[in-house]
Amino acid sequence: MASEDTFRGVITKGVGGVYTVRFANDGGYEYALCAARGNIRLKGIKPAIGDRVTFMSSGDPDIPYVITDIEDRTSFISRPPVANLSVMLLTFSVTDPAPDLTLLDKMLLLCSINNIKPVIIFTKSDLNTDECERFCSVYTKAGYEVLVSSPQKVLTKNDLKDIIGDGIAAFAGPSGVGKSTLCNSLLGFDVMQTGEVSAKIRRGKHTTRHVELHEFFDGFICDTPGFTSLSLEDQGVDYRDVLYGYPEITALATGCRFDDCSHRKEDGCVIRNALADGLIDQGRYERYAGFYTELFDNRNNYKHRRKQ
Ligand SMILES: Nc1nc2c(ncn2[C@@H]2O[C@H](COP(=O)(O)OP(=O)(O)OP(=O)(O)O)[C@@H](O)[C@H]2O)c(=O)[nH]1
Ligand SMILES: [Mg+2]
Ligand SMILES: [Zn+2]
Repeated sequence: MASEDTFRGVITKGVGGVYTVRFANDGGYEYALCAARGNIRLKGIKPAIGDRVTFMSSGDPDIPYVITDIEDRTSFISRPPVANLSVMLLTFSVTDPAPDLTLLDKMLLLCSINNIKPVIIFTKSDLNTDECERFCSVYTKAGYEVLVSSPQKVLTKNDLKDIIGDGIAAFAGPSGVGKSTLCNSLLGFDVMQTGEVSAKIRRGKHTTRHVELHEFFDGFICDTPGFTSLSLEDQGVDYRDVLYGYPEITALATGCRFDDCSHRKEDGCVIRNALADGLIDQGRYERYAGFYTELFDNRNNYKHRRKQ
């Protein structure tokens, strides 16, 4: 190939400043090792997994290509650190560890703000089927897509084929919930090792530490390290956007007689009435009100709003 030729591809892996980029060639796919050109970093963007990039020959035999441009991202959130995510597989176990629904609701809100499709996967349903049904019911009623997985009925590739399509999907959730177990079983090989959960810290023995995209039908899936905390304020969420994480409240809120109602204390608010009538889940409502109050109290610090 002539040295001026440029190519386009997707970053699937990045280790120590060396990026693996998948590109189409001769009706199939190939992988190229790339460095990043200094001016990309000067623009303030560090290449990330999932980035669609332009690259060309570098003349360096060790790292034969160099990334010269990064396409605008459709989404980027730091947890997990994957660009252009189209689907987030929000994985929570029904027990061991018990699901942190505050974290789940925060992730659902961030997905909505960043136009990422959320799919909730409740794992370890074998350990408590009643609890599993209860969680599924809350989130199905709220309007979300919910899947269930257990060793007896593990999710199959076909369960996720249409959901992911030609997009990029990432498993995300706390440590020890079974993300690597699921990802490995979908791919048919061990991408990351899985381990017994230590009783003390509830973490896989071989906790996932790095992220890599793996081909999955026409798209990609990736495993990611577990995390426990997430700050909506640090993610730049505005209090007026909290409703984006609560479609079931939004649907009823159009009937509220106050245009700027926060649905927390106002008398005659339809949401408060719906709550009293049991039409909205109490826990979901409390988390909505909690996030709203916290972000409202810190409202001078917010950075951006959802793109309309
Ligand atoms: N009973 C039961 N155990 C499961 C299930 N899924 C995973 N496990 C077990 O849970 C433990 C943790 O699984 P991992 O796949 O390592 O969890 P992880 O989410 O990747 O954890 P991190 O990499 O630390 O974020 C392992 O011992 C798995 O065998 C399930 O559906 N039922
Ligand atoms: Mg893991
Ligand atoms: Zn209201």
